[in-house]
Amino acid sequence: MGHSAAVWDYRAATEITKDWNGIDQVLLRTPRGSSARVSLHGAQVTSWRNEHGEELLFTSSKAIFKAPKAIRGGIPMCFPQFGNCGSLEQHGFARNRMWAIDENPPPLPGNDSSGKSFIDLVLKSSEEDMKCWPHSFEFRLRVALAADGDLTLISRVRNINGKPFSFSFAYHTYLLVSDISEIRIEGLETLDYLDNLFKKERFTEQGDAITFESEVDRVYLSSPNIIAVLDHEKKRTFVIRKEGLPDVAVWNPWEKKSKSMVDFGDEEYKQMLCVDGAVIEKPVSLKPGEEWTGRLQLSVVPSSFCSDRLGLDRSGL
Ligand code: TA6
Repeated sequence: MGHSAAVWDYRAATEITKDWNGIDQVLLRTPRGSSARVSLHGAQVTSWRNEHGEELLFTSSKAIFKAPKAIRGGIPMCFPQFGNCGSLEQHGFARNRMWAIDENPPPLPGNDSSGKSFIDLVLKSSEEDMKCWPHSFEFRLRVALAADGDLTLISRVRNINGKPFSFSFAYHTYLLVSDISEIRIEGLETLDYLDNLFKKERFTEQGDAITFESEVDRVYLSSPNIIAVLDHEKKRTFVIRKEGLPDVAVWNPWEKKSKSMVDFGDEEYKQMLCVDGAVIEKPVSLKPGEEWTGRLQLSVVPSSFCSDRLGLDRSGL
């Protein structure tokens, strides 16, 4: 029986179950049938489906859940670093920790979650983590699913009156695509990027869109707040809207790197693309009591929405 939005009980639409490893996960649903699933392990979004039940995020068929490592796919939270430097694990520890449901989060200014199914999760600095990252923080994440199926992630990191600290961050978003050779990204033209395949050397994007013929592992800098990922074969476009996330990490491992990853199928590079709203080049610095907010909204629209109609700033400035 269909539900009209007027009578839809959004709280009831938020269901807590256990995954195959006995770890709590939260299922968000909408009246029209969209859904999203968030694991309390790493506050990782592990599924986002449209109203037809089609999965929109990639998860490797070889994903291994071996705590504390994150499973490969969905949207891992990369904090307090993106990349592999210093004593921290790759992409930081937040995605490898158990989070808690935040029953009474501080109000989220400027965010309207009415009419959405949502959950609030929280990770606080632990004694263990203080050994490798000696900063007192609270990281709150709201995952919200709107009636039209849009997925919104709002991260807030607060310095809980410790010493000032800096961090980098990324929503490590594994998009599910039909075939990587059919994909183009619009909105990153003319930008500078750091190329991880060339020791993070800085280049300028020359193309009028990003297409894929080999491994790509780049961080585009000072990007517009709307990016489009067009899937020609599926005739649909992922629209990524962001605030507080100046950079965009783009990654496809291609064939050789795919074969080197034990938790990734040899051919799976064809069906995925990471396009991560991030803060990488200029880490966020927080004084005691200060808070940073990073918002990401993911939508899927028919590709008939040409990029101009999405309001993409083609100048890339
Ligand atoms: O996307 C940037 C990157 O650092 C790539 O170099 C690759 O390592 C990717 O992240 C995968 O990271 P993960 O920790 O999810 O295996």
